[in-house]
Amino acid sequence: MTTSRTKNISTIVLFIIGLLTAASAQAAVREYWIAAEKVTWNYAPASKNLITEDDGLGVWGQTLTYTKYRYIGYTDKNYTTPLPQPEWMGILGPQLRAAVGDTLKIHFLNKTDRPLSMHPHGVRYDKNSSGADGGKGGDILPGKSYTYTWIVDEHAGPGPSDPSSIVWLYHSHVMSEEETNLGLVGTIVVTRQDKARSESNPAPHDIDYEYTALYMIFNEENDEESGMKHTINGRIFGNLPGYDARIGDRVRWHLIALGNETDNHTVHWHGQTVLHYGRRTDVIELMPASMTSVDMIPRSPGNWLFHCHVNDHMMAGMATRWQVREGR
Ligand SMILES: [Cu+2]
Repeated sequence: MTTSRTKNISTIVLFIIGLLTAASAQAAVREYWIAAEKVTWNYAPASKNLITEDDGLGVWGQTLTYTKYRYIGYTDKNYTTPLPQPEWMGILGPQLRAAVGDTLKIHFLNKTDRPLSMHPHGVRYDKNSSGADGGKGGDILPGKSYTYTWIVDEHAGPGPSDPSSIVWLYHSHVMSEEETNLGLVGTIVVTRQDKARSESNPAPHDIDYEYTALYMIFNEENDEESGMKHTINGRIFGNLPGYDARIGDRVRWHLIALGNETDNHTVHWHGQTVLHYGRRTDVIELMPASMTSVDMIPRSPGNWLFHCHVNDHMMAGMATRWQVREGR
């Protein structure tokens, strides 16, 4: 009798511990330290057209280096050790990751000479954490810092038809159109709660690699064509290395765009197809501030083109290559 009662009690205790563990796994607070910094940016570090070398860089190669502003991630509050960032991310700010149920604490330090902010899409925030439009975090002066709290609730996560992770933009929003053109752009990737790899790694466990591509024309010279840099992640004419996969891998592409009425892009992969909400295609349409995620299982090895299919944009170098190697 006593034994069975003890057993029952310990079952109940274990059940409660289980519940508490599950609850804590569902509510991670993820902290990031991000500084806005003035940098020198080169749109084509190789100083040549790496897609078709003989064609050169055209008028877009007259000047390749400009002052840009970027979001740079750091490991902690000292802002001394930058977060490692793969080459293919180019000009993008650090990728923020969360699973549904988490909270993002974003410590922002403005190391530049103009007021800036961080305004997120998709996540839940109050006015002071919106990074825009008069809230406390909407206008961080040079040298000042601010902490944004962004709640990754159910409405920030993948919907019923979405893949297991989806992408949101964040960008500066004091003078939004100027600041995105300066380079102050990054992404947040949110994973469905039951698809996160672990509490410390919220990347989706049903995917091998996630890549992000920002299709955007940066306007460097007051609309002069030579200053219209038609970029993928801030690089032109194949100067964005690092997209790399193997046959049979499960690859997810997070695609985003920003800019103007000329930023209507048609993202095209050679050699492979993607699934986009049940539709099979190899071209995805993007408009300014579009955010969409597509899945691919590479089937054909090679060093393939990845480019915008709009004729003018192709001519201006909105292309890179990506490598598909033989299977694992
Ligand atoms: Cu385009």
